Amino acid sequence: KQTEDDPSCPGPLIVVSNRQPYRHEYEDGGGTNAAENASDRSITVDEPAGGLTAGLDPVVQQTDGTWIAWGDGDADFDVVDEDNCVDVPPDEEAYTLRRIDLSEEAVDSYYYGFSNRVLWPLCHGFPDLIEDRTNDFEWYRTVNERFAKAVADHANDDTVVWLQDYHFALAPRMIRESIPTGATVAQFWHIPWPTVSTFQHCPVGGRILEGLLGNDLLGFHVDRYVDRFLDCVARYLPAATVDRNRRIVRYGGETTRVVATPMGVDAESHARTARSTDAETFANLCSEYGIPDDGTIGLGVDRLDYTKGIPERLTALERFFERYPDWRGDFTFVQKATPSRTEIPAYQHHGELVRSEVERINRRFGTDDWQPIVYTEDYLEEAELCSLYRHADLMIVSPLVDGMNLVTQEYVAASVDDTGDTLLLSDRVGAHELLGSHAVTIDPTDVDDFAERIGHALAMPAHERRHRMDVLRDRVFDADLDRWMTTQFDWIRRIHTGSESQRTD
Ligand code: GDG
Repeated sequence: KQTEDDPSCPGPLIVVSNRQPYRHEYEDGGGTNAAENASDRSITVDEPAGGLTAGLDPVVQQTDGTWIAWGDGDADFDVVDEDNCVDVPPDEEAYTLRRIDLSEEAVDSYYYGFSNRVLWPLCHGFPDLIEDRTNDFEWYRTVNERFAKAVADHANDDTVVWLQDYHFALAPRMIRESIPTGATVAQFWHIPWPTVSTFQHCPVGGRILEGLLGNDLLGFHVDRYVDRFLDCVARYLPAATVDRNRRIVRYGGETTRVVATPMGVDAESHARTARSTDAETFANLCSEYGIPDDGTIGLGVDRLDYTKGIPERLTALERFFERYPDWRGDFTFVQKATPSRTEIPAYQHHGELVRSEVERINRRFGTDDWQPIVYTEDYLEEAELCSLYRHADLMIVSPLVDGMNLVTQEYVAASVDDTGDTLLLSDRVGAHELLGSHAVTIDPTDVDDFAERIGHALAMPAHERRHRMDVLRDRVFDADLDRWMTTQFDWIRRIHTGSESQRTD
């Protein structure tokens, strides 16, 4: 085992996530019949998409570890062995990717069902959107069991298991009970944790808490979520001992340390990509989407999700154009919305609402040569996204609630020109704790005030905008993805080596 100062993982790492880090795709061999095609076809591998996956990839490589994820159809490929394992990255054989093959029914219930129609609305404080679909929890439990079993197949006494997110609330206790005691189980919960009064709407709240308390370490983005989690444990698991000062819970023979470690982005990489984009990339985007290349540009980048506050943002923009008619024709707002979970009716309705609001506002204020809102659901390449970030004068991040919101940090990192770009930031996102003091804070539901703040931000003197952006950049570069992982592994190492006492007072 490694020493206290070593920033890397203290043992072979097993990462568990819903999405896999690499996808394999067949390219047709070009033969004239199926048999020829099958023998000629080549396999291409998608690189990690960025963010967490790209950050964790080298760590798993260093420890010659294992990554366990839903195969999303790829488990059929003949690159995998009989255990559904494949070595990745393709040319280096650095670690094992173990794919869990799930039936359509399992995905419908575990992923689109319990994860995204119960836990997601619950944790984001939308109890009215929690759906009651029989079998969903049963499938969630079964899938958690399958992942836990796969972990047990690969774990030894020195293993560190690191689970990602809300798809695996039950797995930690199952894993804890089936792997050697020397191994360490940790989890990072990427979305908010709800208040005690919201959590009562969870039909299986006690089971969720018991599952999570199988972890040795449980991480959230910010203190608020940690405190709420401890409140829920104290309220709904009376048999648990909660040490609030040290943030340690003892329950069912396990001790769990609960920590706030805010996630960051690879700021260097976003800045580099933004710098490397040329004027042509931006000019192409402008002509493709009808963005004026000489006016002031506002930007929103979100998954098309009801938590992101896009309708409220559109209403605030409408009020802004009402009250500040001089900006009509000069200020254009670009909304990049990524369709997501479109199988779920609440997401379909939300998408329809957003699209119809955009059309309405554009009909109201648009002219022959200017539209107030440029809207696209196209996927943008990393370079295109960074080019948009770089050229946007004003970024609006206005979720009703959001665990962290990485787009905020990406925008700041990619604002490389020192032109004094401005960030409008909702006070209900994790990123507000880090950046709120130098952003323009908004309450996303107070649309009148929100509209005023857009006007205020656009009128802010250049020196003030520059100063604010300088501070924001320092913070984003300081609290980047590397820092997040180092802090996580620091905690994991302290627990793994036994140097951190897990005793409750
Ligand atoms: C969850 C939590 C927490 C989006 N469109 C394109 C594209 N993106 C990328 C962004 C960014 C990511 O998607 C979105 O990340 P967020 O953090 O903003 O939001 P969620 O997807 O809801 O993430 C959130 C996060 O987990 C991490 O813990 O911060 O609170 O909800 O990276 O850049 N990327 C590209 N093209 C697009 O069109 N290339």
